[in-house]
Amino acid sequence: MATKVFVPRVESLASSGIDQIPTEYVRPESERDHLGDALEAEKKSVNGPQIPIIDIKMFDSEDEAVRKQCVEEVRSAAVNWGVMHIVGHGIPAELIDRLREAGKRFFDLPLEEKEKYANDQSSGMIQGYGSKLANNASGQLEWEDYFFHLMFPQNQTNLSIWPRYPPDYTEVTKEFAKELRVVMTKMFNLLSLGLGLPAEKLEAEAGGMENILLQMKINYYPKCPQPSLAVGVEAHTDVSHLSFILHNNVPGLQVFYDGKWVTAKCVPDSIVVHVGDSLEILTNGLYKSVLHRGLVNKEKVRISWAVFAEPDKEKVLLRPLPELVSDDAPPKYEPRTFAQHVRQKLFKKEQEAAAK
Ligand SMILES: O=C(O)CCC(=O)C(=O)O
Ligand SMILES: [Fe+2]
Repeated sequence: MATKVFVPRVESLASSGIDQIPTEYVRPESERDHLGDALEAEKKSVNGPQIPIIDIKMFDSEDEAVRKQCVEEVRSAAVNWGVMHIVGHGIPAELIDRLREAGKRFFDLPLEEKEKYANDQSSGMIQGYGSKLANNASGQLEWEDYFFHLMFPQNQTNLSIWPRYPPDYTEVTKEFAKELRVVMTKMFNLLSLGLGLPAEKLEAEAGGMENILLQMKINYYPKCPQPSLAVGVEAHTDVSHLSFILHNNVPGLQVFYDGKWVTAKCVPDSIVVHVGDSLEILTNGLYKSVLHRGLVNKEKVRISWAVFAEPDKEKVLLRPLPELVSDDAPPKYEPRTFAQHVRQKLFKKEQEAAAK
C-alpha cells in the first residue's frame, strides 16, 4: 500500500511560537509587492476603489425599472470587476451564523482529530482536510489549511467524509447548500439578462440543476508572524463559473482591479461573488474571471467558506456562446472540457515556475 505523504499543517507551525516563517512560505521578491498585514491593508484601503455592493432583492421587484437596474449593476460589476458583494440574497442570517460556527468548531478540534479526515492528494483523494502541497520546483507553500468537499447535488455527495463534529455540521451544510443553490440560479439569471440572453441561458449552458457541482472549501488561515512575506492563497483566478465566499469578518481577500490590489471590505450580511474562468470562456471574455489572493495577518485567525459552482468535468464543453461571437468579436477561447481547462492551467503554471 502506498504510504501517505506527510504534510505539515500551517496551524501547528503557527501555534509553535515561531517568529520567523520557514523559507517555503516566504514568497519570491516579485510577489511581495504590496503584501502586508491584512488588517492594516483594510484600514488603508478606505479611500480607494471599492468592490461594488449589489442588493439582489431588487430583482424581485414588481417594478420593471428596478429589476433592470439590478441586471445592469450585476452586468457592470461582472464586466469591470469580475467580483461583487451581494446583499439581499435571502439566505437567513441565522443559517449563515450556524454554518460559520460549525466550520469554526471543526477547526477548533485538536490536530489529531482533524487528521482523521486528511485527504491524500497523491492518490487523487482530494476531498477532506488538507494543506497545499508544493506543486513546483521552488516548493512554495501557502499560509492555510482547508477542508474540501462536494456539497451539492445531494445525490453525488459523500457524507461519510464530511466532518462528523460538530454533530450538526451535515445538517447545517446541506441546508446552506440548498439555499445557496437558489441564489446561484438568481445570479445566473441576472448575468444572462445582462448579456441580452434569455434568463435561463447561462445556467443551462453550465449544466443545469443536475450537473452543476457546488464544491465547498473552508479555508483556515492561522495568525502569521510575518504577514508581509507570506500569502494565505496566492494570486489566482478560480476555474469555476461562479464562486461564493463567506468569511468570519476578518479581512484578507484582495482582488486585482485597474492595475492594483484592492482589499475587500467586510460588508455585513454580504456574500462575495466571483466570476471564474468557465464563465469568462462562455461569455467570450465579456465577464472577467477576477484575479484574487488572500492576505494573512498577525492578530486574528481568518476563516473563509468558498463555494465553487463548477460544470461537470467531462460532460460540458466550455466554449464561447455562439450568440456572443461575431466577425467583430471572434472567439477568444478554444473549446475545452472543464477537466482539460484545469489540466492546461496547471501545466502552464508548472512551465512558468520552471522558467523562473
Ligand atoms: O479566503 C478567501 O477570501 C479567498 C479564497 C479563495 O480565493 C479560494 O479558496 O479560491
Ligand atoms: Fe479563489
